[in-house]
Amino acid sequence: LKRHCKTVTVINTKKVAWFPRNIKDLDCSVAQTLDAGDELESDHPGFNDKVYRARRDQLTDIALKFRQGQEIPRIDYTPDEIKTWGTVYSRMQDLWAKHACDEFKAILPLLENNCGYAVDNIPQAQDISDFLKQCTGFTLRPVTGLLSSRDFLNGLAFRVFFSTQYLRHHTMPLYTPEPDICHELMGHAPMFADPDFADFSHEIGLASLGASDEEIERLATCYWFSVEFGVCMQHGEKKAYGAGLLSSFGELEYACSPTRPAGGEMAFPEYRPWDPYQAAKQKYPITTYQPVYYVAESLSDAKERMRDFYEDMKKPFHARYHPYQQTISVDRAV
Ligand code: HBI
Ligand code: FE
Repeated sequence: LKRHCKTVTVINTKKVAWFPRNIKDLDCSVAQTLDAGDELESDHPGFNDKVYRARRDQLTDIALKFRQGQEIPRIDYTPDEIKTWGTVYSRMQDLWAKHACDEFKAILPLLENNCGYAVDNIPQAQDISDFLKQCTGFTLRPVTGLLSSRDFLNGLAFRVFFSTQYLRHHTMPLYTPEPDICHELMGHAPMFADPDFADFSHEIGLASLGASDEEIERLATCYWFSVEFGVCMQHGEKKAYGAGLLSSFGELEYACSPTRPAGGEMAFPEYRPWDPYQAAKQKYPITTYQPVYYVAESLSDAKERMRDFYEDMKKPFHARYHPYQQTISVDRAV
């Protein structure tokens, strides 16, 4: 499946970037990844491990064959994979209790009871997808690896979250250079069960449809400082709602409750009130802890401020999602 289905879209005589109109068009959105899912970088911990690479190929194949509407194939995870998951899960449990937002902590037990979240079990994507669908209409779809910001954000407009299915390398259970199943299922999936967070994500997705490259860049940066590294105030303390924090053994504590470095070995993060106009312009590192976090008053505050931001975007149309048909319509003159 190549990009042949992607051409420009013309709206009100203006050319805009191609975007999916029907949920089935997401089959085109996932056809191209930035890092080919099957080709690891030479500094990846699994680069020289033949068994690991063969397993990655197997999981890539499952994601490549997947078509929208099908059941997500169940994966028989190996004892090594389950051990890696368990190492991360058990280390995160104490940290979640201290630093995760209330919404995350309320949802986790439901995922344990309904979807098989446990130290000794890797939950199946289809079970989580079914659960999320009942909560907020979000579903998961397997992907082979990193998508472009545009393709990735476009999926959110259909309440679809693209989710990888492979695990990080077992020799470094607390490190991954790319999104893996621990990041997706521990960090992202629980938050999509929350209605405010689901609306927030959905609206970033709608805003991304047909947006210019510059606007996509700004939206992706807002996504980074919220969905990935967002912090909010609860009970007078900083709590994490971003998946990059909720799935990171070291950064969760650093972001929510840092101790001033005695020897100056680790910088102290800077906190700014959540303001998408500011966040959209902020540079950020992707391989180290974040030097800056944006702190929202609440998830619904995060959503409201993001809404003001979209309304200011220069797009020649507004996109609407129709959940019964799973289609997008655009309104005429804007
Ligand atoms: N692709 N598969 C995948 N998973 C992500 O989490 C992801 C992505 N592409 C871009 C992205 N995340 C974000 O960093 C933003 O650029 C939207
Ligand atoms: Fe992520």
